[in-house]
Amino acid sequence: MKSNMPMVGVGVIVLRNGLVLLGRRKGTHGAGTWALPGGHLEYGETVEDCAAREVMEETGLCIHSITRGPYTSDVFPKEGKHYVTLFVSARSYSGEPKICEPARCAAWNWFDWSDLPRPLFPPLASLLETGFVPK
Ligand code: IPR
Ligand code: MG
Repeated sequence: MKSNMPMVGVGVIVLRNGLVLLGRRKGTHGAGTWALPGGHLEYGETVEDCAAREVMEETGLCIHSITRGPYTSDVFPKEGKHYVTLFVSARSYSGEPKICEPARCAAWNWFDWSDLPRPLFPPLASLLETGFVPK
């Protein structure tokens, strides 16, 4: 497989009283940007299972009530990467967010969708540009 083949990512909108959980990325593409928890869809995995696995691996949260949302398509020219990102929302969860992968995430924080921090990870910036608002 060519290394610059488009890949499928899953971005998870975890909601708490109208706030959304974002992490500041480090050590990989988009370092320094704020992003949703999420990651690469694995072979044979459902989108919902990927969402739950990635959120658990990255934050320690166990998410419930996962619903499908929009997708975006984003090229990272400098890194030669292209992701189609499938967004899902989770309206309930158990646990408290922890930095489970300190080499990949500098911080987790809750933000109002109308007042997100900058810079945003490109797929999240693309999602925002569509006018999508999680409910
Ligand atoms: P991993 O799988 O390392 O969590 O991937 P990621 O966080 O670099 O995410 C890639 C897909 C994005 C667009 C959700
Ligand atoms: Mg990730």
